[in-house]
Amino acid sequence: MRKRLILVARYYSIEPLGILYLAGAARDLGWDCKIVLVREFDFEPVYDAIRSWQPDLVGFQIWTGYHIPAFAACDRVRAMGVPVVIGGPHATYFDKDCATHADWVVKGGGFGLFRKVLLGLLPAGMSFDINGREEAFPLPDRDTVYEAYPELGASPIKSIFGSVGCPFTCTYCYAPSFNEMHGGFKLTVRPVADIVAEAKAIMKRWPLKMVYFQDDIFGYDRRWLEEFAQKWKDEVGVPFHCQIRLELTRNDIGSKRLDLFAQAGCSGITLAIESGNAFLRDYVLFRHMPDELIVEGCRKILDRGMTLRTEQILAVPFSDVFTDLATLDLNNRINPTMAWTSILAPYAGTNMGKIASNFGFYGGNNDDLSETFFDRSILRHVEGGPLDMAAIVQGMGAGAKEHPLLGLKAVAAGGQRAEIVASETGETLGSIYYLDRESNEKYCEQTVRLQRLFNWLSRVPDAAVLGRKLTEVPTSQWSWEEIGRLTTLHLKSRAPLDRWAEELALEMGLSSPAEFPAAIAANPWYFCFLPAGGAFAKAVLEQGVFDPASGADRILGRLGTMTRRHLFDVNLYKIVEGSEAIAGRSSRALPVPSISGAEADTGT
Ligand code: B12
Ligand code: SF4
Repeated sequence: MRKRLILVARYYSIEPLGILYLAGAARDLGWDCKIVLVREFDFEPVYDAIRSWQPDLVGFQIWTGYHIPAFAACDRVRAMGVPVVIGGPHATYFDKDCATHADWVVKGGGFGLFRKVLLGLLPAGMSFDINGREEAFPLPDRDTVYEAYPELGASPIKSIFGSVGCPFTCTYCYAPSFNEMHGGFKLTVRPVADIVAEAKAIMKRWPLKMVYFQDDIFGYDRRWLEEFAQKWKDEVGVPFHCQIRLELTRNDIGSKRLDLFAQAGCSGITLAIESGNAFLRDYVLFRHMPDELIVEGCRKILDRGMTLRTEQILAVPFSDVFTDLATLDLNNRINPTMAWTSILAPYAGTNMGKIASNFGFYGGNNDDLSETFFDRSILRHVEGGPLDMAAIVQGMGAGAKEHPLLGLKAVAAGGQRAEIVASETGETLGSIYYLDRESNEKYCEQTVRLQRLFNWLSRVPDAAVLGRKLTEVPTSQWSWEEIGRLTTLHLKSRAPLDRWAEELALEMGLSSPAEFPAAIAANPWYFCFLPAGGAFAKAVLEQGVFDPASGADRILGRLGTMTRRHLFDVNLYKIVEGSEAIAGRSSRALPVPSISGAEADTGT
């Protein structure tokens, strides 16, 4: 009888990539495989499948932030008499944590080791293969996933991998640890022929309007890109979206790379800006790129007719509301297709985890992290954002690329003050001041507001000025109506509001703005900055987003999510047709009047 395997991963709107390829490896070895994707930490479907299907092995893919409930599920599966193998990022970076919950733990690249488990050749315990990242990808088993989860199969967008590896050192990311455990950076590219075959196999059975390449940095290898550009266009011809670093757009060579992207059929690019504050980028995030590179790189992409999604992180160590507003301002100047924003999670084992804990910003062990990108900051923040720390590193004469923050720590000095001490010599170099509890809560709330509104705000003229006013609204007055009132005041002299209201009413099928439902009348301008704004306003109303029982936080949470999805479909991926945003039509915004000193102060 054929052996049976259940692979378990977290449900996400994107197909579980690692699992697709692992299921392909199992299929190639003659195993039958079922895939169970867990929603909202409900592992019952896993236990049900075990009871009804009696597998020989259960494999869990575990990510940090989902590890606690996943471990409990592993324990239960083993108690049901079925052996467990754990792999995925949490096994790669926290293999010891996983060891007591599994028979086998596969650290790092796992195709070869996974095959050995299936063949009964891998001893129990933790295994790591230093050459694991260079293993060829098997052809994935998409059918098993898409048949079990038809909505993933029906999606017009499918994700594929072109390469694995990244040479950069962003503090919040595991790529540097991945490189370190493998003895340095190496890019593993998949043969172009395999990728073309994978796309063709998808097209045979499933809809495919666009491919999303999930590589950390797509097209890093220029020779590979040249071959890919030709073959993809000739043999697949489906538009694709990919992720790159801004450095790859630099100089003539960068321009040529972008030309190759466009020639291959790249319809859009995602890249990270992360912060509009140079100190945070350089010293805290280890992203050594000046504003000019960011603006110029984004311009080159937009000029080639590709859509652009920027990514940013709010509430990082040494940030404050002004650095976050500077990030908004930078996006406002770039005017990307979409400005995707998250709130920092300080992962242990990354340099960011080290900075957060050494400076007393985070004392947890990541058990309190959720698995989303958008939760309220769990850090303790400092007064004055980067100012005190910038003065300290300036005093040290340390360049950003020396990463001085890694050699420093904070020692509590009473009250909100902490001394900054060189870890090696013990020398005191200056002081920082933590926010008191109330001010910290206020800043965390401000970043949540900005995160929820970022995609919209980044389109509003002088966004940082309005952003500042919105972040200053007292909690007790924070409401959708107040956002509308401040937005109206802000736009009054900057935009032809009467015309916009008429156009929005028309798009909503109403005879005049007087017929707007109350929630739309409170802030029609929100919808004027979005493509297909009228249709979107109607969808939001239909979903009950403005239910009177919902508070502002819930309204903005749901509205932010719907806005993000709407922008993905209509603007970034263009898989849904929609009219241009009202604010973008003919006479865009009216000429911007000069801003008063107080208004212009974004405190960067
Ligand atoms: C694509 C991707 C996503 C996609 C996921 C799409 C999907 N449904 O799969 C999206 C955009 C949704 C995403 C979201 C997030 N991501 Co992400 N993501 C990645 C990325 C770029 C590639 C992962 C991948 O599919 N690789 C290709 C496959 C083939 O490799 P793999 O999954 O690692 O699997 C290999 C091994 O791990 C092993 N393996 C994996 N599973 C199993 C299971 C078994 C049983 C065995 C034996 C082996 C095994 O074998 C595979 C072959 O070598 C990685 C970075 C990277 N380059 O790896 C980050 C990464 C995995 N993401 C990360 C993070 C932090 C997140 C978020 C938590 C971010 C956040 N703060 O909210 C969210 C979580 C969302 C969620 N799951 O709820 C971290 C994970 C860190 C950690 N310790 O868990 C990574 C490593 C990024 C980084 N460098 O820091 N992500
Ligand atoms: S560029 Fe992306 S993958 Fe590379 S280190 Fe930075 S965040 Fe990680």
